[in-house]
Amino acid sequence: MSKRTGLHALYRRDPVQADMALFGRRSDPLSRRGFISGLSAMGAAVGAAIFYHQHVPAGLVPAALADSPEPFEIVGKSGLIVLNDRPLNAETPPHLLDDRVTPAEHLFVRNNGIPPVVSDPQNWTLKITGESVIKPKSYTLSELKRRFEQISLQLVLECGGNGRSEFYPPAAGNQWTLGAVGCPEWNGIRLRDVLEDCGVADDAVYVAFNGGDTHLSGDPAKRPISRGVPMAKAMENESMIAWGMNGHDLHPMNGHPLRLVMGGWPGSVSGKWLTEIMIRDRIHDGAKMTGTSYRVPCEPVAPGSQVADEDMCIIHSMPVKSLITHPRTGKRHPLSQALQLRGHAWAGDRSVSKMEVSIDFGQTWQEAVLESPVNRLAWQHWSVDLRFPGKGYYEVWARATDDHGVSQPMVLPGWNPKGYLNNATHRIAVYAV
Ligand SMILES: Nc1nc2c(c(=O)[nH]1)N[C@H]1C(S)=C(S)[C@@H](COP(=O)(O)O)O[C@H]1N2
Ligand SMILES: [Mo]
Repeated sequence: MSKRTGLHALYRRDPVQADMALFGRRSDPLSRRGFISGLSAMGAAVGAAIFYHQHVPAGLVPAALADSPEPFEIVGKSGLIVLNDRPLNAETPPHLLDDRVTPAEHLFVRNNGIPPVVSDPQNWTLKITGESVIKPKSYTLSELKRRFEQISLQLVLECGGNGRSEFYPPAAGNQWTLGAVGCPEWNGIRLRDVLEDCGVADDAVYVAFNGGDTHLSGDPAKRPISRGVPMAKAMENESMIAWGMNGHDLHPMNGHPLRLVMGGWPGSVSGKWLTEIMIRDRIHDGAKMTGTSYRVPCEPVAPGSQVADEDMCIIHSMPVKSLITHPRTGKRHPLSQALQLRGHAWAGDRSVSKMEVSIDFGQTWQEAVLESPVNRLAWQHWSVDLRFPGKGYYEVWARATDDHGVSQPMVLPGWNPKGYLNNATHRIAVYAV
């Protein structure tokens, strides 16, 4: 079951932690007075910079939010379901992913730690380091904007744990259902251009990131997450350093002011609040690269198995998947009319070549109209008109097939200790009336 936490419940439980979780606001538990360094996160939450920020008491529920219906809304986001408040994690119900290009307000949030408070975004600095960089360099955000060719691409961002809630035996972690995915248009530059500006040594193997967020423990020596990708993925045309989403600055919870976007791979390689890129001469060994983190058994195992470390493989491309974004599940539809069903499909590094739907529990399938992606690694839109043979309850199932002929499974795919890569078909309930 997903955990829905109301704003007031959150503050009641631990006001200091609620401040941290929601706003990255550090407050002093002894004096009970808030110190707020930059204020942009909380300002973003209430919709403007807080003028008297130095006087905001610790644990105060901002009045702008106090009246919001529970579960609380994150300003700039709407309709998301909060799964965890510390760190903040929120997913999007499928019917709110109906837009062709995901609006910022509907993009999920997956935080592993406490977001930074960003005070001077244009002077945010990105450094390029690592064993295999020829000339280590630093760039401010305004330098990145000035010096490199700007590009905009629609790229699918999906958490590796999307769909985790279905696994049995259950997997610990955020109980994502369907909505840890989205496909906004990202604005920024090619990662490759920046890497080449510094020079990539012949022995380079991996490109990894560090971000400006802090570990939940508060220990500055620990990173919440530091992952990476093999050189070939980093050098693709679509691998981006992005400062914008749909023509606006990134939302504070989606990595403002700078992040990586590696379309088609688990979201965890798309580092947010990007401060450092490391060109490594080995497979990156940062936080959440090892053990069961973002790794799955190299060969299928029985559900609940213990898997030896050397039998676990790092997740690369995400598998083929699709969503029905219209209608919303539970729809009552007049029998006399055709029902227009629509959604999106994507397939990690691959493209989707076929989309089908079934209204008879998978006995027969009807092919949907499937569009090409606007650019590589963008999701593809599909639609189909359905007619129902009589009144009653139906389930509509939707399945995509990728360009290698691989389809979504009807039931859960391979169990793995952390519950990654569930790409089972999406199904909705429809009542023909
Ligand atoms: N610095 C940093 N980058 C991060 C994370 C994080 O916690 N810290 N979470 C990762 C994970 S697991 C995912 S799925 C995506 C989520 O991106 P979003 O919150 O913008 O949807 O960001 C990734 N990048
Ligand atoms: Mo993730």
